[in-house]
Amino acid sequence: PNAIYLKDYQQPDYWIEHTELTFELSDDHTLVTARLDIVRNSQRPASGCLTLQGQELELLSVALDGNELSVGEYQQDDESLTLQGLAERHQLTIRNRIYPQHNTALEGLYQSGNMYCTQCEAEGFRRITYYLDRPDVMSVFTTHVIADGERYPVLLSNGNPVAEQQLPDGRKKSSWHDPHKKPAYLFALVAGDLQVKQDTFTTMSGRQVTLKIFVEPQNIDKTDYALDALKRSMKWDEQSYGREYDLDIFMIVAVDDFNMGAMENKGLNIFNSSCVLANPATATDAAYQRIEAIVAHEYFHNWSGNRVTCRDWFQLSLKEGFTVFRDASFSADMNSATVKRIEDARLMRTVQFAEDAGPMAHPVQPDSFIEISNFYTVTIYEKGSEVVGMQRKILGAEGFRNGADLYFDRHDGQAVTIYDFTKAMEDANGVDLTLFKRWYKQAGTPQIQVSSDYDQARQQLQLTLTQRCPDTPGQSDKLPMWIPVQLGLLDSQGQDMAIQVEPASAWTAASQVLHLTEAEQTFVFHGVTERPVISFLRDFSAPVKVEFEQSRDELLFLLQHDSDGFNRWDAGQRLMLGWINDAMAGQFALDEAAVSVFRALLRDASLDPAMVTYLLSLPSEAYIAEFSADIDPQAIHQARQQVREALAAALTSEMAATYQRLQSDQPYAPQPQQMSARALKNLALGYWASQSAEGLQQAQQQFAAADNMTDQMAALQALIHSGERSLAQHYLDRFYQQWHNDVLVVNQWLSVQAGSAELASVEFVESLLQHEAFDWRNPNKVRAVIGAFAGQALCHFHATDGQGYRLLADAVIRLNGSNPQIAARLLGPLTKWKRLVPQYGGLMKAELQRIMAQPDLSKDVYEVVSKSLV
Ligand code: HT7
Ligand code: ZN
Repeated sequence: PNAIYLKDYQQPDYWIEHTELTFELSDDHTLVTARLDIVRNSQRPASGCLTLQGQELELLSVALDGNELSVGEYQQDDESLTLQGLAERHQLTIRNRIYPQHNTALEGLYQSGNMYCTQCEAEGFRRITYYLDRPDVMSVFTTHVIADGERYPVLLSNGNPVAEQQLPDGRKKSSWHDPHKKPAYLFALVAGDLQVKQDTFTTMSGRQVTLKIFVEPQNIDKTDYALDALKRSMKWDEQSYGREYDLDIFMIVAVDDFNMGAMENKGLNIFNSSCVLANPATATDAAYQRIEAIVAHEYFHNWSGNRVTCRDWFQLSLKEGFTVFRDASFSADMNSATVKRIEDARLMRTVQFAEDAGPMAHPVQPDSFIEISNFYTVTIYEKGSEVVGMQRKILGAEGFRNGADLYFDRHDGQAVTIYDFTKAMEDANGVDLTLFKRWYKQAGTPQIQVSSDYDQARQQLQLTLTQRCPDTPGQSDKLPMWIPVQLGLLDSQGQDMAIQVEPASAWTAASQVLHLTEAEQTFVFHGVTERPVISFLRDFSAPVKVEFEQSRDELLFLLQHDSDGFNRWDAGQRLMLGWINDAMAGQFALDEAAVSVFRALLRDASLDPAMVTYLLSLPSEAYIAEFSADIDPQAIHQARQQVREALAAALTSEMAATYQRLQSDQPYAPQPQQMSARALKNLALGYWASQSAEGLQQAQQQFAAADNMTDQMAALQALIHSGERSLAQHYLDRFYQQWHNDVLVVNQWLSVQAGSAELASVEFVESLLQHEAFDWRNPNKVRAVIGAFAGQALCHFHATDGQGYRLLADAVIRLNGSNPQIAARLLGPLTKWKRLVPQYGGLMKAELQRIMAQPDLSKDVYEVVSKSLV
């Protein structure tokens, strides 16, 4: 397979002004008629040539301005259809057949259960009909859907409904028109026998919008929360960005078979059912929060992605990074901003930093790709969001909002680049972001080294910062980045000291940000009356690694006193990482000073319980691995277990007391304060149950009495982690009996087992793959078992005989033919092989080589495996 390069971008020779599509759905096949009004692009030489993309299509006819062409009048191959000698304007009509019932890749038009649905991003539309399937070709779409009226009473597409007709042959026809021009990747169609939950939203200019969530009948009681989250998102986008919704109707449809979380098709979002359906009995608090964030994310795309879209797929982060930033701000406003920041930093440090350090490392604006589906990554999404967030830190809240307003107003209805976004930020603020733009082009995680020198006599603190960014595939000798470092200085009372910096231009007082722009810089802080404790990189103000020697006493001090919640948590994590490293070196002992600080945190009822939950949570094994030079997964697992055991033993009675204090008889609501209290209560239960028969008893009682999935699942997890295997099995069986008819709950049941250090041996996971609840065709189930095993049960995935790697590689080989996107995504854990100690790395590499030797590798899998083996 060949790579595609950003440097080769050219506009197309023709535009498509209007696209009229007719779908005739039947059991055997679907007939697609596409009528395209094409017009020559005056910016390009008059080639008269038009090449449309198409994949797995059965072409029936091609007509130009109403005249059917004979076979010799166009050229066709496996991936394209070409017409030559074209004039300024034409109407091109193409008829083709497709087979959605055989579509297991879940791209284009496919069947999920009894319904039809589409997934066109990134290049799925070409599996529907021949088209200029690229995001810079924006067209006004009219869609007609025809199907058996009894089996498919609900027929949906983008835009507003314009007509509905009963045809004489018993079929039904629904017509939709979307007045906003859009690229084909935002096209959607749904047909099914669905129920609907409905509401309205009045926009800031007073227009009434109908909101509808369509689900299969058994799920109608799981739609309230998403509908509420949608209304809150619509309001928030008006208040925070001045963005109003622009059609008469906004629809969401839940489908069970979906490769990702959801899709922002214009006016017709399609969601993985796991990211939209919830009721208290079946969804955990974490699921509710995920739903809130994803509903918001897809809705926000209506402006950041749909109204203003990407010129080409190298600009993917233009819409994804910005939209993640927008949904993160929304979640921060709806819940705790500090907790949200902690969660985001954890994700960056465990997953994105790992990607940056591996063979698939790429800049936020990549230079090339083989398969674009492989670039829906944490770098594009999360690092892209961090890069937007840094611009906000640099420009301030008001300057950033002015930049966003200019961007939307200037580019409404256009397909643009990442640099159009930064240009709007520059123009609205009169700043030069040339240096900053390196964040988009240079891959890798910058590392900052910090050294400080305090001079009591002069009351001066000198801070010397150096930055370097490691080489990544195809990139070396990186230039310094513009890194906004938010910081504070704490006095001996734990209070923030006033800050005056030299050079003054390096300090933005409003956001407390120091601007590091060179490879090495020394900053002088004046008027520092006593030796301060430095709180560095507050709020995780830049996606960088920090090397800064601070004593355990200083970390404990920050953990207790820092006014920046993020850095309180970070200090605790650094302390715990120190313990885990001590344990790996065989030198761990829990010191009483630290225990008493954690005890006090648990007892402090004035703190947000969600925050205490994070302060008391040990770093995960994946997080610890990212802070290790040569990763030894078994050593990490054992060291972490030892520390957890010691902490649990030292805090048992406080954990029991915290649990009792947070018991509540309020009826369940997915509401921030309640969620926060439940999080700490259930953390306490986990520690308590691991230490005492009383705690274990309490977990069993909670399991039986729970009226909500958060408490029931937490109790089940506490029982699993207690290591009492037969007791855990008993409750797992009870759980399955209770929930075997609910697909989403069964997936949680699969996942909690496959991701468990206590249960998930290779043989055990193989038995889950044979279970009646497992299905290779459903991505959620594949993720629940294989994804959880390779991503969470690290001590089993990294079994010393390599059988964990074999299991994953077998799954990839199996899925390569049926669902290449999912196959390639599963590969992630194996790609890290060079970072592990050789004993494991060698076995991982051997599995990658075995995959590489398979015949008929998809582009998706080929790209990841070949890059990993370089
Ligand atoms: N923009 C959407 C991306 C997406 C996708 C990409 C490739 C294959 C399947 C997919 N489903 C959805 C989701 C989003 O970021 O909002
Ligand atoms: Zn998105």
